[in-house]
Amino acid sequence: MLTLYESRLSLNCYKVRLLLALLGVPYTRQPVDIRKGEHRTPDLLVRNPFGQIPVLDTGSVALRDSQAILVWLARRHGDAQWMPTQPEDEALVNAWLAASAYELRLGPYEARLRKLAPALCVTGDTVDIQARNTARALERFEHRLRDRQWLAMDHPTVADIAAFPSLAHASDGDVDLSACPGILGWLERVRTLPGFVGLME
Ligand SMILES: N[C@@H](CCC(=O)N[C@@H](CS)C(=O)NCC(=O)O)C(=O)O
Repeated sequence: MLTLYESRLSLNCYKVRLLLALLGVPYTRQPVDIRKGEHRTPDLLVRNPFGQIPVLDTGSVALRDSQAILVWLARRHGDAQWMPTQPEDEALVNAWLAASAYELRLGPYEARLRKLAPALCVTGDTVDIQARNTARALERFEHRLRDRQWLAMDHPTVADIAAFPSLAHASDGDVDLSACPGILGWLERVRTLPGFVGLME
């Protein structure tokens, strides 16, 4: 049985829960209270020396990094739809995974953390820099989604799952998506995927 070390506060953990739900993979949740420092206990540090969640323990290996976990889940439990194997397609999905880990992280992800749990912000960016990062991330994602259904391919992939939490919960950080019809339409498409679960489920 898979064990997910996770927190409901964390959008990186939500990415993993969302794909587990979409794939219908059973797992056990192991709540970690990051505000109490539980992500740095010896038990967790041995699974992830980076001292971060999510961690997915497969029983034989402890996987870290939400993007890496999504790829593993897709390969191990999904079909090629979620993580294509053709090299050019795979590179495209990886590029959008990286945009979630960098552009979205520095923008709307950090804006939300600044409001909900400032001690967990990783960048120390000023409000102005964060706003600029957010505007740049939204511009890139809106440009991509204005005329497309899905981020990387013509069907959903792990790239969509990695990006969804930061954009779906952008309003938690007072980020306004009303000028982004492409992103808003795409968010609705993700919400209608069979097995979809929300952040608090
Ligand atoms: N690249 C990692 C980042 C994970 C991460 O930043 N996790 C946060 C929770 S969302 C965390 O554990 N923060 C505590 C810390 O870094 O001390 C991923 O995508 O999983």
